[in-house]
Amino acid sequence: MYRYSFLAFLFSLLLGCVASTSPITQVPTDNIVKKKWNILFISIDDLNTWTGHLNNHPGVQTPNVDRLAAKGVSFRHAYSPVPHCKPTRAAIMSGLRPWESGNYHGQQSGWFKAIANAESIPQFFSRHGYRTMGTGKIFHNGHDGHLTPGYWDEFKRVKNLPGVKPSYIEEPNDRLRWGPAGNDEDHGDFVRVDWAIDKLNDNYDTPFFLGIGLLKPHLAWFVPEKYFAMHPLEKVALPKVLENDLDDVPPIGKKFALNVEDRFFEDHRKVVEADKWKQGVQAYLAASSFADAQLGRLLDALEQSQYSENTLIVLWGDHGWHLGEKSHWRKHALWEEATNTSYIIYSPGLKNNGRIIDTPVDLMSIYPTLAELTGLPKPKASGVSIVPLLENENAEWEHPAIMTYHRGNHAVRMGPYRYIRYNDGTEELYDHRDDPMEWHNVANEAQMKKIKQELASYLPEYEAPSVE
Ligand SMILES: [Ca+2]
Ligand SMILES: [Ca+2]
Repeated sequence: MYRYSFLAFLFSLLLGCVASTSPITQVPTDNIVKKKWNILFISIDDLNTWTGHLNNHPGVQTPNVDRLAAKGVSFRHAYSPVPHCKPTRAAIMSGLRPWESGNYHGQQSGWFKAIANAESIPQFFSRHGYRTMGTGKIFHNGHDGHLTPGYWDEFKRVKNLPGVKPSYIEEPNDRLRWGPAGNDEDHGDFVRVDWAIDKLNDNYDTPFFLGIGLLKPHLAWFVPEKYFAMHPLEKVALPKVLENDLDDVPPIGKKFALNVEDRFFEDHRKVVEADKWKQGVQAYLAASSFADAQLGRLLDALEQSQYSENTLIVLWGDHGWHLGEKSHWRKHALWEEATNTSYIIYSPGLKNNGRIIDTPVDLMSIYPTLAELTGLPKPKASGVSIVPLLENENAEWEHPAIMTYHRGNHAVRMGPYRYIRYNDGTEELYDHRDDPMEWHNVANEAQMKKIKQELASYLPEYEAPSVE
């Protein structure tokens, strides 16, 4: 790398074209090859960072996510732009931040209209000569956008649980449901992967963009018994929690945690009262292992196909998941557990694979990164390409990860910090160097003022009205 840059420097001297006004900010490297790779685009609904290789929770079994991480580059601190399915997917796929589109939470029926004028990821690759094929939850379940001309050349719709009933159902709170159900092949994700495997066994005269959106581990956690058996109850560990953790959280944060005025009201109290906390964790682990097994079938098929050497793979979860931390379940909050998600990139043009990168990034980076790795022009998208980090994980990085939930509430993750500012001006600040679970809000400590100001400077001045 250094030799290359030194030679490049000498060469530029010989040509007499050293521009004194533009210092070299990026060292060119030969670590990466950019060309029109095929793209396997895998989204896993509600997968947090409880994966084997990240080692965030004991007993997790995700051998195929780990195998992809060993082949590619995994981001330990990757964040969703919004901690809810629809708005986070709207942002990731359109390149528009919530404050640009007005998509701030999951109850906005006009969400798709709000991004319809942006060129989405599949439209971009279609315009650049790719064949676009998709199945499952990529934008959002069954949305017409899937079939709008210019998005997908082919889109396969599959029912989620075709004709199989769980052998029992546990439901400590509204839609917080789980139980063993059927065999792998009875499940929508299995059928979706089958379809994708067929696509990998076909011939194409252009590069392809193949999108697969797996629906597990989203609720309901109905997956075959064998995945529950992989996580015997006596071995299931509960997440680490601090009693009265919410005491130093401002009212809006507490409201998010307790789902006040919502049918999910006080999930955690109800789970604990029903004595189902361990069972709930077991079911989430089971649903994650099920999704992982389907991912494994897909990776096997790619490896055995004619496209094994020239296909880029990106895997992303759409947000994180609380399982009792801060007395909270599900997403719908601005803390680490609700926003931190899986993000792995493998590119055939990238060397030094198997790395885990610690720098915080957000998933708005997917769009510009895919464009750069395939040698295409920069898309009109708000995110920043993380190719410099893929090339060199120690690269200087001045781009924070930003998360938004309901208009006016944001979190910034940069360096060791998470800064949260709610729409009434109340704040939280956590330092992950000594507080990885975000137990101790230090926003009110005088010496933190400058850090808060710096982190707040990344927040938007204008926020689009919320679409309804
Ligand atoms: Ca989701
Ligand atoms: Ca606390």
